[in-house]
Amino acid sequence: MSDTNEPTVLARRQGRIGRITLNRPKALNALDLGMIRAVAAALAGWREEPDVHAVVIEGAGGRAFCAGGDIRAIRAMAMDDDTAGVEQFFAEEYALILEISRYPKPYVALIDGICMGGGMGLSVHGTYRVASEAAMFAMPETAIGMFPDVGATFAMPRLRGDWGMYLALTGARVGGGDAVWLGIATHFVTREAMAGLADAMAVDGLAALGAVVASPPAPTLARHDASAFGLASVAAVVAALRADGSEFAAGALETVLHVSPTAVLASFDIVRAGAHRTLAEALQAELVQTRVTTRHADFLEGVRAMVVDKDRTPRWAAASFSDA
Ligand code: QUE
Repeated sequence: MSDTNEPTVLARRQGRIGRITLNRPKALNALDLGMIRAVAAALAGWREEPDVHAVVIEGAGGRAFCAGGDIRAIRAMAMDDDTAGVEQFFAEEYALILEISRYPKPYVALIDGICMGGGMGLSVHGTYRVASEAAMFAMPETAIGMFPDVGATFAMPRLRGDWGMYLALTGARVGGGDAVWLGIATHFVTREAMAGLADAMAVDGLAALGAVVASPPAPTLARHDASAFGLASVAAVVAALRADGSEFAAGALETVLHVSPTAVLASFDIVRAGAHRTLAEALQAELVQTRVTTRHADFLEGVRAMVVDKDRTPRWAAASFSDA
């Protein structure tokens, strides 16, 4: 995917911070195994470095923080029955996420564009997630026959109300204002202020963040009701959305019925279970689930339809929840 010899991760000490730039802008900074290893190596190098007071991670190119994992490569490995290769990718990605969550210094993600899938994994478990008006967050995996992984099964049940399950099943995209309201982001900063924030943190540390924090836009989700997503089964969620009558519920229902039924059922169970797991336990359960999911026809078909051929018309193995 990389057309140049530029490194796909830039990691350098700058003043008081260690600064990581995901640098694969043509692929919206989607994470391949080399990038995962490069981020892990940078964090390991700064762990005991007394002059590094915080780590800042951002995406290059102005469009994305990180659009996800290298799902094309995972599909190719799955099609070749390279189960060891698939396992290695997820195992190293999840190990990095656990390391981020346990990092002994402030870890600050600057999110000024698309942040989906693996991008959520590299941000939501850190100390601070700073979002701008250009930020767009989503866990869209049910659309590709996958489930929200990268520790989302731990994070989603801990968001406001029943919104985590709504995001997990529908893959809905949310902006910076909603992200702060939900608990995905910790701070809102204008795009203009975001542009100079890493440089300012290199000089002033975390105080530079406090200096530019703004009040987030009013949440658009607050006027809607996500309580259907707190019910105890997918069947109950679907019935409640049908009975609701609001435009919001109708839209959510349409999406839930369009994405992979098998993935919705698996996502529902693993996100619910995540409420009672530690992050380490959740990641371990996710790793086990990837073995099942990446062997299922819906994963190959979903990635084909959404990422490879981009026809956006997947033909799922099970046409409905009763067949899944
Ligand atoms: C659902 C997803 C992903 C997706 C599209 C979906 C996903 C993912 C990517 C992606 C984006 C840009 C790339 C790339 C992959 O797209 O998880 O290689 O360059 O990583 O509808 O879950």
